[in-house]
Amino acid sequence: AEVGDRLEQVTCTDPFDIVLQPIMGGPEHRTLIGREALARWRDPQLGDVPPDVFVPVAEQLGLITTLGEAVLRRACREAAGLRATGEEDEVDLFVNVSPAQLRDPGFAGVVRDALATTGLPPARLRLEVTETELVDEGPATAETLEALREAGIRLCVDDFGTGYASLATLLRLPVDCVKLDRSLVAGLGESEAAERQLAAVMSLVRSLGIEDIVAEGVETEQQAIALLELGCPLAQGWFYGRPCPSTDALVGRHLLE
Ligand code: G
Ligand code: G
Ligand code: MN
Ligand code: NA
Repeated sequence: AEVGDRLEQVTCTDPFDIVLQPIMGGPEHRTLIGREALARWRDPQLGDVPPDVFVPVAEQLGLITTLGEAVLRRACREAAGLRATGEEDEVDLFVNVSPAQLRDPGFAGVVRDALATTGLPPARLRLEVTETELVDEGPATAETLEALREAGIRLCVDDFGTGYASLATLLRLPVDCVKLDRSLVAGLGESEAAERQLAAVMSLVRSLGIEDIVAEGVETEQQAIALLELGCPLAQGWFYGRPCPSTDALVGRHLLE
């Protein structure tokens, strides 16, 4: 209740920060191919409130479209700033969106405007939606997804392997990329069963024509090596880099290489 009260007071003042986490690909997963934007809220009264807490509250209170728009615009601005260094032509920005944003008929317009305002090319933006949330998408959502695709923006299914969406959803929607939930990564390098499971999910995703597969939550070198051996093209997690402010991301890029 306290979080909700504060959110109602402050959402319109845009108190959210974002941090960026690297997503790696290429040989040995040494190339920076993208960054995921994650929202952060440090409130003077409540202290740090994690998105696991404030995103669901914002959804319940009908504030998520406002909050999500602020985060999206901010993330595009920071990604455009990093691109301005001239070294990031191919680096994508991944932004999480809630189902309520996709249901909002104005959303595709907001996204196009955020890109036009910041100069970030549509082809560099990938929106992440969790698997579970895509299951019961209605006609408004389908229309939004189509408009986004026409604008050249790509769609990722997040937390794949935990929900119920699976094949039917992937076949029906214009999905370009699948992010494998970190529960699928946890046992890699320790259990053969975990490796077989990951290989099976990857082959299923590929059989649907989706080549961009990101393993999430990679924390150890053991897991990173197993992913290379299994041929997973993209990887993200603390092993490669923690989420950090964009000023640090600029420095971190050189450390990654
Ligand atoms: O960094 P982490 O603890 O920050 O994120 C926790 C959860 O919150 C993840 O599921 C992540 O996808 C979600 N999340 C983080 N930022 C945003 C955001 O801007 N919008 C939405 N909808 N979810 C977010
Ligand atoms: O649901 P989504 O995949 O958007 O969530 C991203 C969340 O995962 C954020 O909370 C982020 O801080 C967290 N995260 C990123 N890398 C790692 C990791 O290597 N291990 C764990 N446990 N969490 C991670
Ligand atoms: Mn995500
Ligand atoms: Na995820």
